[in-house]
Amino acid sequence: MTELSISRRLRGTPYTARLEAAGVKGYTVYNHMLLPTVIDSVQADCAHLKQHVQVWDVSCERQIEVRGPDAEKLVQLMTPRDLSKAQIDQCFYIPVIDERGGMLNDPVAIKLAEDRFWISIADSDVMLWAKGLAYGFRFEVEIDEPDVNILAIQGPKSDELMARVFGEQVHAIRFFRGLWLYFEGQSIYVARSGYSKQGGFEIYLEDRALAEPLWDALFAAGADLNVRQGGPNLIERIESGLLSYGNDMTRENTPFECGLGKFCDVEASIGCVGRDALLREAADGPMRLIRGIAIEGEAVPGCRDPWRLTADGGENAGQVTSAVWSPDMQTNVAIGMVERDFWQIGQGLWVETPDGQRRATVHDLPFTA
Ligand code: THG
Repeated sequence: MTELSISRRLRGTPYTARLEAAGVKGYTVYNHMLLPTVIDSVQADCAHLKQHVQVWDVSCERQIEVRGPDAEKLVQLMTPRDLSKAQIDQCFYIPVIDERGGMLNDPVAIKLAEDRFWISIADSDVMLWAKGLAYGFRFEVEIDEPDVNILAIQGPKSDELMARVFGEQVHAIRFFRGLWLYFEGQSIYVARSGYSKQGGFEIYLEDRALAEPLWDALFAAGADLNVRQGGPNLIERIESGLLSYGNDMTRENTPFECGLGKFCDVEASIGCVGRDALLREAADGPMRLIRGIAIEGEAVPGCRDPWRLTADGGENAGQVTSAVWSPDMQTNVAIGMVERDFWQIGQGLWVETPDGQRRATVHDLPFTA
């Protein structure tokens, strides 16, 4: 395959040298930064993730820091999720939408102090939107992208590995909560979160000088746990129903279409950009919905341009945007947007893959409920 040209714009991370020494096989580009996606093979990485523990370089989950007297006002303007009861060190999965209700990003927001937030972004330039809003509204805030480089620890042995490096307090961290823990004398924010459903933590490392020491400490402590490097895994994330911004949803989709209605408090979110559009949509319900799709036959090729979904009568039924063979489910699993008339679980459809038409069935997300 053709190679990507490396330059300053395609940012490396403080862990890149370690990854390459260990033999990473594939990257994608996310927030203008390298994100490892294949270590051994997507299938082998998935099987290992479900059994053991992995260390993921997810530095590309960049933090947009918003601080100042109007910080909370600005973050609340950006999302229909009600943040008024947010506690300090709590994480929130928030849809960020534009004035039409279109998805701009689906980050994790962390309230670090009454006047300080991190927005842990998916792949779009949220900082520019935030700066534009702050300028337009004359908010008293500062916005930048601090050099935070997250390591995610994922898999069933995550608690064990984290306790060995950070102490027994890690067990007390609840899902989407965080604690400040010490490593080499420095306080680091650690949350129980991450882009898999195998359990785990995210370590928000601020001091780049500690990147390799932290990496090395995790691998030394986890040798008998069969710790390996990993990364967001296509099979695991589709089975688990974790959405990928830019792939499964874009600015063309509303949070309701993305199944993120449970993270929208439209009534409470007065002043949120796009609120009127969401109120209109809440009345009639969405026109399409994100769904799991099981695709029959042998392993499908990778999905780049969306694959058309059609019904038996040839009607447009939507599109598939992520697809892969699942060894555990012994079928192809996929995520797609399905039009209203066809989104019932169990609905039979046709999908146009690059290899030809296949039979497909609408499935609930996650696949593994
Ligand atoms: N962690 C952090 N930042 C991130 C991601 C992450 N930024 C980019 C990307 N991932 C953002 N997208 C998601 C998507 C799903 C979840 C988190 C970030 C997620 N969802 C759970 C779910 O859907 O079941 C839980 C949501 C909830 O209950 O609040 O975890 O992974 N730091």
